[in-house]
Amino acid sequence: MAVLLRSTSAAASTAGPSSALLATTFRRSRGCLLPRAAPQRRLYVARASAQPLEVCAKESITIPGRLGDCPFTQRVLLTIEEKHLPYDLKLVDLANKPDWLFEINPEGKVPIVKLEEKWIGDSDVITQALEEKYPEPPLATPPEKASVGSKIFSTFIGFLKSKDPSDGTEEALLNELTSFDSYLKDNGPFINGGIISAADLSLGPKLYHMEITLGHYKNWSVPDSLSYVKTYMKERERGVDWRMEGLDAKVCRMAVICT
Ligand SMILES: N[C@@H](CCC(=O)N[C@@H](CS)C(=O)NCC(=O)O)C(=O)O
Repeated sequence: MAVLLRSTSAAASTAGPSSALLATTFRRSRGCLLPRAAPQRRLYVARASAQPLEVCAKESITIPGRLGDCPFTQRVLLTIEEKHLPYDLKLVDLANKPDWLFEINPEGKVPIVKLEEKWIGDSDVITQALEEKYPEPPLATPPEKASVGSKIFSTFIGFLKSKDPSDGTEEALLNELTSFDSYLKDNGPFINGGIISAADLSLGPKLYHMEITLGHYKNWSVPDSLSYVKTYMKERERGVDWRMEGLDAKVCRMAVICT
């Protein structure tokens, strides 16, 4: 079972990154991964001796001091978790961005991770850099599968923003989800078959974000007929229930609570 050790600093949420970036320290000692996920997976011991990575993440807008719903941050945290790296989490209130945020990322966005004394922004860049610096366990998705499901998020945003029910944005999203459902049926349960890879860690949080946001704003949910997509989404949930105390559990639960 995953173990969560947590040390907090009350001042850290307002202090600058150099003095008290360490709002919360998470270290996990690794048990197993997802229950049905991957016969090929090996067990890895947490890199307890590694220096914790510093990670800036979105703070919940509804529950101060808790992780917010940001699929990009979730992707980065899930990647760090899968690589068994300890990390210190700094929650950033994006409604009141501190000055230091712009110093370390002029775009003023999260996630941001400090790697080799350099702050890196953007989940694509961060996860790539993590893969290069910490190649074990490998998470790269084979190139021919890397774009599977990659249009779902943009079509979801199109539908979310749409005010005209007949403008085709819902259909576009359904088309993408249907195509992903067929892919999973033939190739699943994950994008790279039996192994969770980077593409899942990117897509999984986005699907949760989509389901919750569209449920809230449009009373819409993924149709039951897309059973492989439904199961794929629950796969992460099963991991949550199973791990109980792992941070990825918290990440996924936050997606439910904070939208
Ligand atoms: N392309 C970026 C997107 C990051 C992003 O949009 N983060 C949001 C939070 S979910 C943010 O920081 N928003 C603040 C803002 O746009 O001002 C990535 O992949 O990391």
